[in-house]
Amino acid sequence: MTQLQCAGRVLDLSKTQVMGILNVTPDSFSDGGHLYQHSALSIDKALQHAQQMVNDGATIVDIGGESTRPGAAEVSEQEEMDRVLPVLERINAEIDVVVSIDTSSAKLISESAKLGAGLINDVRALGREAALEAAAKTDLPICLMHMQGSPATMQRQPEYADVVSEVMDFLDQQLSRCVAAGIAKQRLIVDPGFGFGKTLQHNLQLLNRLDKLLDLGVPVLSGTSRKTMVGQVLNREADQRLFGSLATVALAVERGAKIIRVHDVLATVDMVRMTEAVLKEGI
Ligand code: 7PM
Repeated sequence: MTQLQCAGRVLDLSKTQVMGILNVTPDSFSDGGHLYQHSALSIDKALQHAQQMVNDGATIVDIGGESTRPGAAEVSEQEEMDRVLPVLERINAEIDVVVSIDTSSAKLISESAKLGAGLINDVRALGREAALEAAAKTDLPICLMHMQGSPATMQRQPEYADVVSEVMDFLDQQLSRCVAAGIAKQRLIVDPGFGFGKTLQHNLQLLNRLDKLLDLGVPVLSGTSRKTMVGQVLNREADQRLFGSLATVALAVERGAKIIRVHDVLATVDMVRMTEAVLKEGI
């Protein structure tokens, strides 16, 4: 039975856990200004959103301060810290939940750990300068995600000979690199990175064969919520992709994913519970 130790809180991965997405990028809930400053109001709004997701059954809240949208500009490390850290502090003080920090920045990894973050979620798999060392110095679980290329260019022309084995090989190498740096394998989680340098067919194949990733010997996280792959199949805009997203959740759970990263927590928690009941033939 796998348990993740997340800074004093425990995640029981014998059951699927739902991670709620909390964006603190300006395009997500501010005026889109350049030098982002939180107002007391924007922190309150983030806190309320986190509380709602926890009430709906999320056991992890993932705070992201850098837009990794395809083609997005990079934000400065300081700006990302200014967006994320005040929200982390408030949530940790007021809500009993594991706070995950979606970052690739060594500085933010270290500062978040000091302020009580419970998990580090890095779409660059600790590939940035000093991120590996910073993560190793914390005792937090780390999610390593696969991406081909960088957010600015990744959707230009994704190519693989065999997407499943290439994603597997990459994640396996990153696991070894982390273990060599002193991060216990029991702290590591992997994620195929749906939509990060992948065509629709790559994404569908990765989901259908997600169970292959279990061979890596660590828990698998799946993030398909409202993504383009759902939009492409159903011809729906981002705000109309819930039902399609839920289908991907049922399949990810059936294939053995243990953490599901989503925007729509309430609907997803029902979907996960029902899927698990069928798989276990009981409740
Ligand atoms: C705009 C486009 C904003 C895309 C945000 C996104 C994942 C992640 C993201 C994922 C893990 C989104 C993405 N996706 N972290 N961060 N796995 N571990 O759709 O799939 O949320 S950002």
